[in-house]
Amino acid sequence: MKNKYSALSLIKNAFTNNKNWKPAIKNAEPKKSYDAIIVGGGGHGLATAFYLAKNHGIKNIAVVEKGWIGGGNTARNTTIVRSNYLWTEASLLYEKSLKLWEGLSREINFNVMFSQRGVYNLGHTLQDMRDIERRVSANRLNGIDAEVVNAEQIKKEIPYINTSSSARYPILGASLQKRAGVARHDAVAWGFARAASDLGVDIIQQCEVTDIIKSNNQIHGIETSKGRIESNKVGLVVAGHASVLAAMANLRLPLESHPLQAYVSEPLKPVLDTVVMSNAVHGYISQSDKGELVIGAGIDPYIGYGQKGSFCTIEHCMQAIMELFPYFSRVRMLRQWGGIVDVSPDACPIISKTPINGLYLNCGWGTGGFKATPGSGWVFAHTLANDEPHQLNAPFSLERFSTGALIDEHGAAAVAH
Ligand code: FAD
Ligand code: PYC
Repeated sequence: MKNKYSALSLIKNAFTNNKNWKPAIKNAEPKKSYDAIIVGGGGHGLATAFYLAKNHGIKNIAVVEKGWIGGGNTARNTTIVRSNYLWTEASLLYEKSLKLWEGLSREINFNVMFSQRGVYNLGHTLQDMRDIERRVSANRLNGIDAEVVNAEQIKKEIPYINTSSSARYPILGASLQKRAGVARHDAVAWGFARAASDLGVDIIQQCEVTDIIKSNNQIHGIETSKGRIESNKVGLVVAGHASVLAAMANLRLPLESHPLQAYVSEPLKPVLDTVVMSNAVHGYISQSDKGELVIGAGIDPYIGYGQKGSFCTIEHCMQAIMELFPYFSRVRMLRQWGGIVDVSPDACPIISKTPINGLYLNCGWGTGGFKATPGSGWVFAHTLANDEPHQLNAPFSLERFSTGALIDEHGAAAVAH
């Protein structure tokens, strides 16, 4: 099949001053009704629409986004992708996603720059090391690559890290997942959007959902800033705004929305070719392909919807990074921003039907949903298409908060929690 996105077409467009360049994504206006509506044009919503169309043949779909695609957490995150969670339920879900990442650029014909450069989760105390050993063993039992490394091995691979035993929180070792890494976050949104749009999905931007229409416990559609749109299947995939949207259907979710910040430095020559995370000091760091250090912290401690963050978190995170990498002390920071993350009581997502027929939830990813983007879309599409969860997301139901079948991933959710 002829690839309409070939290198030749790029060269042709360059010489014609982009005169014949067609938008990659059709900017749709809402139709009266759809077979399914996805609210939220982040990575998870767009991936859901793509897999609904590709795997389940449902093509009359709208993705409704109040801003622009990828403008939420999808393009605000620090792009760490890994599957080294503790419990079988979570690690299998994230591993499904990691496997999809490994073929994603090809599957959606868009380079998402997935770089499997490895992720180190540092241990600074004997208890950290026991937890690391337990998690690595659990991962291996589930067929997930994971190893325990000591301080000497870390120093050999990451020469600028401070492994001195006189550090305030000395590094004793780490878990290492070599297949883990980073990806280009905005490319993930654009890639899924283009692939979904090519399959006939309507992507409707600048369209805010203001109400959810239901009667007799059945969903009938949504009210939006562009008018009413009908459908008897609506998936809410709005991250930090999940509680706000669910409240429109009179559902109260066990979620708290917190700001989570990220920081980027001036560009440097390549100095760090892997990802380093530390729960104990509350900081993590990698280096982007542009050379910038990409740094993140724990959540800001208060609840809020402002996409910014507080100075005390900036200070705390910079101290953490200085402890790990004193070498970076003279690097200048360039930018800071925040996203709103939807934190659940067990640090696990909700990917679920709801008590209302035709209303589905995909939320609660908190600080760790980017890595799950393809897997989340894949299982959520299955759930919407079949009105039943896939076995991979069945444990992540809304009911677990009343039955008590929680899946505690606070440890593996890592630094940000
Ligand atoms: P979003 O991308 O936020 O998409 C939701 C969309 O819904 C938004 O575009 C929003 O505009 C839209 N919306 C909201 N309300 C309405 C409405 N009323 N009508 C229509 N549309 C609406 N995860 C990792 O795995 N690794 C990381 O390294 C990582 N780092 C992070 C760092 C930071 C600073 C932040 C903020 C998050 C980080 N995360 C990370 C978490 C990750 O970014 C999220 O879990 C994930 O991107 C959520 O994707 P999403 O598509 O569900 O949400
Ligand atoms: O889930 O790996 C993660 C993560 C890193 C930074 C924020 N979340």
